[in-house]
Amino acid sequence: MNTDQDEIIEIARLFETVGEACSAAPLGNGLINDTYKVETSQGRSYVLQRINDAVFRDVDLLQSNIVAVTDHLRKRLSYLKGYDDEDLDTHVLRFMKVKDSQKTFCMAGGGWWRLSLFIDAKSYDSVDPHFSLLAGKAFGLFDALMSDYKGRLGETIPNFHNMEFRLCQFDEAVRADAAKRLDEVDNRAVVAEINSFRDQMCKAERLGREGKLPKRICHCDTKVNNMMFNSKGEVQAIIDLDTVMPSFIFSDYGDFLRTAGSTAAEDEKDLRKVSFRKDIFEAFTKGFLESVKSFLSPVEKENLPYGVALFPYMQAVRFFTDYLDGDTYYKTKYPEHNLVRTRNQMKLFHEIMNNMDYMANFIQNL
Ligand code: GN1
Ligand code: MG
Repeated sequence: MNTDQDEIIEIARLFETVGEACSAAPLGNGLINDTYKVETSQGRSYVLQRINDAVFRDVDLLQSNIVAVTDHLRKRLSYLKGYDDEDLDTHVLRFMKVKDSQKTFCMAGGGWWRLSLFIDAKSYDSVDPHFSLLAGKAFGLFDALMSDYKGRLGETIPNFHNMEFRLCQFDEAVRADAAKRLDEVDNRAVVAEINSFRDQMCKAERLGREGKLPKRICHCDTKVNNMMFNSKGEVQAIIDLDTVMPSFIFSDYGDFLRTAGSTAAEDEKDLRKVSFRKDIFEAFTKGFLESVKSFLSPVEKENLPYGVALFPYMQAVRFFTDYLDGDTYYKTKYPEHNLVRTRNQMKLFHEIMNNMDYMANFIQNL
């Protein structure tokens, strides 16, 4: 047992668990938080996470949002499906309290930590059309279940999916050129390419200001690997609730297709391998629309193809901004990692832009 593992176990022991934490191992491949699976002496499994507080600056708000969201989902699911508490624990994340406290997070070893019950199901980095249909239904159901939430949720990352704001950050990064990367190879061409689409891609903010596009409670991180499937191939749970907040519906529709709808991972270097999967688009759209039809407005529906293009574009802007800043936000494995991701996402963006009419027709004819 190395010291790291000892420390993780010590931290897990600060929370209420069934049995005492006795082993720990890294889990998943998120770009923001550090995640571990912890086992206890009574054979129970938990997920321990160190919250990245450079990204989530208000940990109190983050955890109170999550508790409010999971409480609401539990109530709605127990009403709709008749689940009891034990069933609910397999479908909705449950965060454990810190011993002798009402809080679900604590400071230890210089960081903020939280512990949740481990959900025994699998996540995937790519899925087939059948899973995409189920994922569409499930992410749409998430939005539908949250649509009658009466409380107020804060923005755990202010302006998270605000394209205008992301472009301001990009402009500032270009101006500062903090890591002195702007004059390398063809980085100025990347800047020009991003700039040429900025007005087109800020449509959601304009429609919002004109009162034509509402904000909904969205998950805002509907990456394909944030959905868990059980051994029967059914959707078991939606995880990673850190960014649940008011946003435009495109957040939940577009980010899934950005990941599952690409033929390659977001950091594939060979751009010839990056294209748009129409089979995934069709299946996911079918499932999603089925679940959100009770509340989706005509303007939202009409702009879904824009939502598909928006997310690779926004992600390219965010990756490139971080690259220029010197890789301070996303975890990277090598110096050009964020640049590779940028080019990859711009390639996907162009592939999607070539399919705007096809997507609009498909949605209209559903
Ligand atoms: C981050 O680390 P992960 O998978 O939760 C990011 C998302 C990006 C994604 C890109 C809080 O998600 O917005 O789409 O990386 N999360 C945050 O892969 O910034
Ligand atoms: Mg995440």
